Amino acid sequence: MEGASERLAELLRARGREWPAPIECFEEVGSTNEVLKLRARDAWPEWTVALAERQTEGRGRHGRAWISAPGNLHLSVLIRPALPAGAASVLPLAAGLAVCQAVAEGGVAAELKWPNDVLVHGRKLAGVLVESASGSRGIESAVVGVGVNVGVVPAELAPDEAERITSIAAQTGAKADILVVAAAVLVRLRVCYDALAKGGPAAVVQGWLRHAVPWWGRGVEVRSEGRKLSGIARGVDARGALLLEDASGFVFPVLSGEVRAVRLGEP
Ligand code: BT5
Repeated sequence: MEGASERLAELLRARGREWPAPIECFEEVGSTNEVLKLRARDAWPEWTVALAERQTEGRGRHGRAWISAPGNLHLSVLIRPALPAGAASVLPLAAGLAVCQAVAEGGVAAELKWPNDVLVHGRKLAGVLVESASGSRGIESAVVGVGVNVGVVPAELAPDEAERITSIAAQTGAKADILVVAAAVLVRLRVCYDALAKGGPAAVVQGWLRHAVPWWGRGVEVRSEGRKLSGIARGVDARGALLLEDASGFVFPVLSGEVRAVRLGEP
């Protein structure tokens, strides 16, 4: 990735963003999130960026793997959240929204699936992993990791997974430039983050809802912390929690989990 850092900085400059922190581009790392967690401990500045062509240990949430093929974007950003109380839990939504807006620039109409998936026609295009480190004063740093299938649908997927995944190139039929996508994601992420810092979570949640998979009022099943919950999806609250209505009409927040649409009453 020779010259990639300079080119990305130049693309950001052309969009009116003089990037305020180092941008590191690697050919191969374990995980760009891991690189930035080390940088956070070494007091690197906010908005430090790590990007890699390949990850050998790319990861998703709850110990799941993120398959990281050359040709795709693997990007992490370090932030030190100066956010109002409660706003940090909306960071994954803000990052998903930024990715959705960024790929729209290249003509891809994506939808957001709670909490962190970016889908096109139900197929996963991108995922977000936010990892925070807390100290006595709350969250001290957060690493926002973004994986976007830009050029390829990774080959080493299980057969049933391959049809649930897509890439920008598969959607547009044209070659996409990883660094152009990276610049768009970074610019959009800063805008979403500023909105979060200044206006609190409401603006980000509203923006997120505008692009969300439209299953409000429909039956969903959520697997959350070993439990299976089902009910009617009613929306997302100001903390980014999914609001679920149970059979008695009681609406309660679910903070994390995996959701799928179901017909209520299904076994
Ligand atoms: C995510 O987790 O979707 C978060 C992915 C974040 C990846 C970025 S890459 C840069 C940074 N460095 C890292 O190490 N990670 C971040 P989750 O919701 O848990 O989804 C994981 C699931 O997505 C897997 O179990 C697979 O089913 C599926 N998956 C794996 N690789 C994929 C890919 N390349 N494209 C689409 N789906 C994938």
